[in-house]
Amino acid sequence: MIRSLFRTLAICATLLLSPLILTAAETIPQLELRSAWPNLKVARPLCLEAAPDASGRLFLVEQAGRILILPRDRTATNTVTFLDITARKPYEKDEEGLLGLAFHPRFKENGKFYLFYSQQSPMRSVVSEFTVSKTDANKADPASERILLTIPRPFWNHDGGALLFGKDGQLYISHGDGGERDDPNDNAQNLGTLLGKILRIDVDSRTGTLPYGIPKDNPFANRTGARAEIWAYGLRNVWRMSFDRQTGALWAADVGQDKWEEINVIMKGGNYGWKVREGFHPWKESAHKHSPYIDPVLEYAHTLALMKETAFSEHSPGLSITGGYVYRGKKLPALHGVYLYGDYKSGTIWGLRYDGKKVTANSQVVKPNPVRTVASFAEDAEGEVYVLLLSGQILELTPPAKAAGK
Ligand SMILES: [Ca+2]
Repeated sequence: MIRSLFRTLAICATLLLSPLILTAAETIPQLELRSAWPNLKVARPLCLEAAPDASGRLFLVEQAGRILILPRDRTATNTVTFLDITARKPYEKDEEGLLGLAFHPRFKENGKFYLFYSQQSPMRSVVSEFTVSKTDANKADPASERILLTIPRPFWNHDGGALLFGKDGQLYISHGDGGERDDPNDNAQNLGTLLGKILRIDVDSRTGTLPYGIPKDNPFANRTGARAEIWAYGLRNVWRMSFDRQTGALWAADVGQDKWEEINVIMKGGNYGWKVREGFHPWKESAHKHSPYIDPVLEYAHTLALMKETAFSEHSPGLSITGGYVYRGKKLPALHGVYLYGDYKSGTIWGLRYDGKKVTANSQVVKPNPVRTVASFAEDAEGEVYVLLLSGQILELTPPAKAAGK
């Protein structure tokens, strides 16, 4: 009896103290979403990038092949078309399209930027350099294209398509495993192909006859039989990766096949397991033996029932992960250092804190909503984060209306 009373008191004390023990650094705030440009009409937005030229311009990528400069006036209705490659039909279906945009770190001086887009006949992914028009800073010169990489795609899905410059000035590229199910060509574990990889190239130099340079410190630069462009491998279909602008950590969300969606922090030369592993679990045999495999930072269950919207519940985790950003903005101090991620199908947005070894907090930031098609996240020059819905909305995170009204 007394023991049970003590236990009850101990539990009460723990519950009372827990808000004090849980410091502000460990909590993750609950937020809401609101339209950032309520009067704009855009179609299937996939990226929003700030030009690194102090111009304050934000460039929106539409899957079909347009890049739009968004108006400074948040109530405006008009955009400026920076580039339009829709005539090349990068978007035939589903996961194809104009998928990535990255500005050269010295864009202000050289006007160079990079695109990742899909092409047909033969099916391939293209990474190209373009330059801004010499006469109009708000127009790209479509004739300036310099193709850097052409990656043949065996199937229509798993294109990947993230393009990012690191603080090291190198261009990082994600490409999916080539598609279908169970990586039938065993690409992700095969160091001889660029499929199922994160690549790293130097756009400012040339190696041999290549239209780009191989950074000397790439992990497989000198390995016979391996592609020298590879930075990390064993990835199924990284759908969005980002650098933490404060720490330089490279975060990549890898979309699961049947059971597990996962988040990885990418290390040089790392093998992230696919198709031998999915999340923390064994998956299929591979002809290639390159263990050890690096486990993800976090996984969540892939809920096949969500294929039908009627099966949705507030507790359904999701069906397809969309990687976001570590929040380093100023407007939401409680979110500082939180890695934001979402699910395309459940519309949930979560945040996690990671100390470099383990996840110290992970919770919902925005409640699920199955009509919210979280296609991508974005970050502006100030580090404020946006959520792009495939349905054509650009959203921003705000404190809950009740709290904001206090
Ligand atoms: Ca993995």
